[in-house]
Amino acid sequence: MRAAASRDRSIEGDFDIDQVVGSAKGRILVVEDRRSTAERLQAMLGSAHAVTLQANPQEALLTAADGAFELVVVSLALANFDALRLCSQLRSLDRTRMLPILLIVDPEDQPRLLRGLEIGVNDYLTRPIDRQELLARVRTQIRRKRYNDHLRDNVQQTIEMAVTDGLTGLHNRRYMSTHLATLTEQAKERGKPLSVLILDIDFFKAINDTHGHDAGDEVLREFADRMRSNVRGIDLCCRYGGEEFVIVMPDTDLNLARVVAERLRQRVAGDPFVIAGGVKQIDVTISIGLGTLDGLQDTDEQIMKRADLALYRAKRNGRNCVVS
Ligand code: GH3
Ligand code: MG
Ligand code: MG
Ligand code: MG
Repeated sequence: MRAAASRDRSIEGDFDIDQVVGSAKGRILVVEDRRSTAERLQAMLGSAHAVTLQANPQEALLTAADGAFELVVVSLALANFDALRLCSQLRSLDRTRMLPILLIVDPEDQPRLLRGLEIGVNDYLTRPIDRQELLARVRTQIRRKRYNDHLRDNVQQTIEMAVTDGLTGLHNRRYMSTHLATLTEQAKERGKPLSVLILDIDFFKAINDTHGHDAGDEVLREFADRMRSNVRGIDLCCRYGGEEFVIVMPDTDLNLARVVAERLRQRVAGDPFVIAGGVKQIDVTISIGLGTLDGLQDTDEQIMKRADLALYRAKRNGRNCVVS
């Protein structure tokens, strides 16, 4: 016995599903338009779960889409509505697609049960309902949903981390490169302009050397904030590497890009960066190179190359300036 138990643990490793799914009451929506039946279901589930009753299936759909439910229990024998229609609506709405459905069926309703299973109902229970069986099936569905949600959140988080710069929260270089390629193609197809800014902090090495690496990090974060708050929602801000940043601006020609770049340059040079909880003030300037989409033969790489050359000239011109 002991050997088996320890083997189980080693298979599971440190992973504890009970910790993931927790012990909170399940949030259950029961759809049943016969009042006494609904109340009996509620009584069976009630002490272990938080149950909401809904007699009107159309209302149920809205309630399910709004609420943070973890399971919908649907009576297949609704008196005034096709319960299977409700199930397929639940399956087709984005907000309820991942919501498990438990069908309650009468023994003679086998053909409709099969259709329900085809639609994507997760489990079912045949009348007369055994309370223990109901609780067991409900518990399994809720645990599975919580576990799936947990996995989905983890995947989502991993994806976000893969496209985000950890220090500034801006998009990273990989994300920017992928999207610049797409945005360039879209701009060409639609005959719209597109501009790119490459921004580089001037003498950043000296900021690190004078104030320390942590202060340098704070400057990078503060700069990212100023960048974000000076562009539109559709503009793509990213940290390209070290103290170099890129803004991709769809629907933006060179003249407008110059205005944005110049405004940002002034917002950096005009106000010292206050860091270390207000203890230090650091004067920061940036140089900006601009590139813009130039005809149907142009590519994202060529736009970036021109912006990079312009940045190089901005540095040679004495820094703290915009060059296109
Ligand atoms: P220039 O005006 O020509 O751009 O000079 P610069 O000093 O800004 O450029 P250089 O490329 O010589 O130095 C960039 C410095 O940025 C060197 C590197 O240590 C520092 N750096 C890169 N990434 C980070 C970071 O994440 N945090 C901090 N604090 N420093 C960084
Ligand atoms: Mg440099
Ligand atoms: Mg620099
Ligand atoms: Mg640099």
